[in-house]
Amino acid sequence: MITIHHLKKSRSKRVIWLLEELGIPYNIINHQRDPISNLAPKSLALIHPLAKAPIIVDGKITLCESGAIMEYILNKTTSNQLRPAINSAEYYQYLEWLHFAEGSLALPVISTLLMQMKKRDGTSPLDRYIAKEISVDFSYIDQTLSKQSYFAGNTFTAADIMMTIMLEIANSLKLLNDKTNIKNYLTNIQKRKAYQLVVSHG
Ligand SMILES: N[C@@H](CCC(=O)N[C@@H](CS)C(=O)NCC(=O)O)C(=O)O
Repeated sequence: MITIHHLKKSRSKRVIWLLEELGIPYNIINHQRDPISNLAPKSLALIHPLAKAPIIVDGKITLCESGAIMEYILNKTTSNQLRPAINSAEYYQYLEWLHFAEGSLALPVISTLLMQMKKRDGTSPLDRYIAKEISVDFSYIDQTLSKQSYFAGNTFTAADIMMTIMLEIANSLKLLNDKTNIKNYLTNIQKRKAYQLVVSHG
């Protein structure tokens, strides 16, 4: 059975909602935000290194990132419930909005929310959030790339194409200075013929 690691007032409500719509049984484990920083507690870091809600555990699979979790759950169903048939016009609308929510809309909305929150301990919530995200996210990425050549194992996939530009920007901002595995990954991936062609387009 799927276990959802849930934080109140968080994106984990997406997962509970989806499972309810589909009538799939689940367990919930509640975690409490840190009362000062409002960030996730250490108990979530014990489940997944990204330490954010939602996280699901289903047998050997532990997954963080709500969009990926939605797709994982839908892949368990046999019908096209809550996901248009692949290749229909609606499917591409579905795909665009599914990624848009976190890929584009979350950054301005959450940044505005954090900018409106009061400073605590002299640090702005936005600064605290960014520092924590940079530390946790790049440690997780570096750790992943210490164990495998690419994001989805030892085969190059579209996930690598999605990740590379953000890693290149991070590198130019000197956020990767102690992240040897990410830097080696970039050097390696930039040797690809198709990548070289892209660079020639500017
Ligand atoms: N893009 C991620 C964002 C996850 C995320 O930031 N979750 C928030 C709750 S809505 C969280 O755990 N915040 C606490 C923290 O970052 O420490 C997703 O869609 O799952």
